[in-house]
Amino acid sequence: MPEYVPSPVEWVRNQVEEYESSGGTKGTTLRETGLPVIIVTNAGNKTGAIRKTPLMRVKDGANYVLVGSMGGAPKNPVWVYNLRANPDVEIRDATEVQNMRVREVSDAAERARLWELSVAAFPPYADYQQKTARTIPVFVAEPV
Ligand code: F42
Repeated sequence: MPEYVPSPVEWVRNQVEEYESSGGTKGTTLRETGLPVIIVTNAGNKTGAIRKTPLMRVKDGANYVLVGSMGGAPKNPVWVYNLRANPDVEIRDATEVQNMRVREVSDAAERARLWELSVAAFPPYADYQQKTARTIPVFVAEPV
């Protein structure tokens, strides 16, 4: 069994810990925004270690939209490369846990629709895109 390696970032690591240890009943929102968060569990593409990443909850029917914004930082978050290499993930949304498969969205019309949905769920995504020269990667997670 691969080992779980927690995030090196303290507040992120703590959110995962509180969310998971409570079975999805505590620590399920982003700080003062009160907006809902999901936990994506996947394998690292180099180490194979288990990684857990909290992301904003953007729902599109039965699917989730995963936005690699990282606060508008110049570089993509590392989890983007992990998901490109291995699209099988588990998603925890509060108390519900599902196996899902992700695909990166490249179609312009589909991306535009999902981006609008993402900004509606979490308005700061629009500012994050303004802050960075990279096109923020967008993934769709679909039930398997
Ligand atoms: N980040 C977002 O991008 N979008 C969001 O909507 C979002 C919401 C959110 C809500 C709550 C919260 O607590 C955090 C939130 N974050 C959001 C931050 C998010 O959880 C991540 O912390 C952030 O996106 C950065 O992701 P990262 O994968 O770059 O994390 C870094 C800090 C990290 O874990 N680095 C590891 C390390 O050890 O340095 C690398 C881990 C790794 O995956 N290694 C790979 C492996 O094989 O194991 C190798 C990967 C490679 O290619 O080198």
